[in-house]
Amino acid sequence: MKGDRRALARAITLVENRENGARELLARLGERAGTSFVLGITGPPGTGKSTLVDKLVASYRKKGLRVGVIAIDPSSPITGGALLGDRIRMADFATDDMVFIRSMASRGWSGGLSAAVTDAIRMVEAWGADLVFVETVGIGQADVEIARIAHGVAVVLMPSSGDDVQVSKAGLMEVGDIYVVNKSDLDGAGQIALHLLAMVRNSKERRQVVRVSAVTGEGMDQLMKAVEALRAKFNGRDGREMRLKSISGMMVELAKHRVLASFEDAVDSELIGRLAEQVTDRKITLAQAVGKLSARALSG
Ligand SMILES: Nc1nc2c(ncn2[C@@H]2O[C@H](COP(=O)(O)OP(=O)(O)OP(=O)(O)O)[C@@H](O)[C@H]2O)c(=O)[nH]1
Ligand SMILES: [Mg+2]
Repeated sequence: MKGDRRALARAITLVENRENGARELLARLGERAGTSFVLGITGPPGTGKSTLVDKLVASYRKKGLRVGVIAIDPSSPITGGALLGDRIRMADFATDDMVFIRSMASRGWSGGLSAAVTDAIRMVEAWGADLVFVETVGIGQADVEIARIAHGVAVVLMPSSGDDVQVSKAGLMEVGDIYVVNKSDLDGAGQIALHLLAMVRNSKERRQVVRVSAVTGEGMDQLMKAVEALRAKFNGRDGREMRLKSISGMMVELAKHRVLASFEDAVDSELIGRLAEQVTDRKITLAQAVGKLSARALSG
């Protein structure tokens, strides 16, 4: 909470590994929830999310702001892109004490990923970040959950082989405040941008479509403007509404995870086996067994 990056890194590791003291540490973060502007960056694999985050971080450092980045590493062979850690090393924020970058593996969290990300966001906030970028690959439930805990979401797309599959992909199309058509140095960017414009025209909220190329730098000013507009909203009168939405999302994710964890703690395979036998032998009904299992978890 004094702004030490290394202390923050250690704190996140401690919480990620559920080491002793993790809960106490989180409890001591106190009332900082909702102090940093959290922007989710999502989109299909390889669209250039990390490259864009890298550029945005550089721009915000020029403004003198303190920036956190949390990248959810899908640990999946589907993505052809580089991990954020690699990209950031290129830009050399390693020596900048005002930039904190962390990648978190999405594997092995079995439903608790969003809770883990929420904890990490809270710690980055406590460290004093003005802004936190959370990069997720838009292929799963985690993106929709992270959209709920962020204050704003940028969906990053790129020109594809001519169809609108990416755009229509379930889940992604409802969550964006900003739609970014990246790689507009390639053919087909105009087509996808038109499609997106037609889509956002029918939405009530003001949503933006921005064409950029992270490589040539074209359109980056507009993207920055769009992000700044969201951040201004967060810091202004409408910010309360954004905080409410995010805090609701965080609360729900943390509570769901706690309930799940207490279920896993309280219910062992021995108990499950015993109840299964009773149901099989028609001594109790399935519903009664479910009642017993749930009661055991809730009493813990
Ligand atoms: N032509 C072109 N290539 C780009 C642009 N932006 C990024 N790329 C390239 O696209 C590839 C993927 O970029 P990343 O930034 O790693 O994409 P990502 O969306 O973070 O990828 P994942 O995290 O794996 O989903 C890299 O080879 C980038 O150099 C762009 O504007 N134009
Ligand atoms: Mg990436």
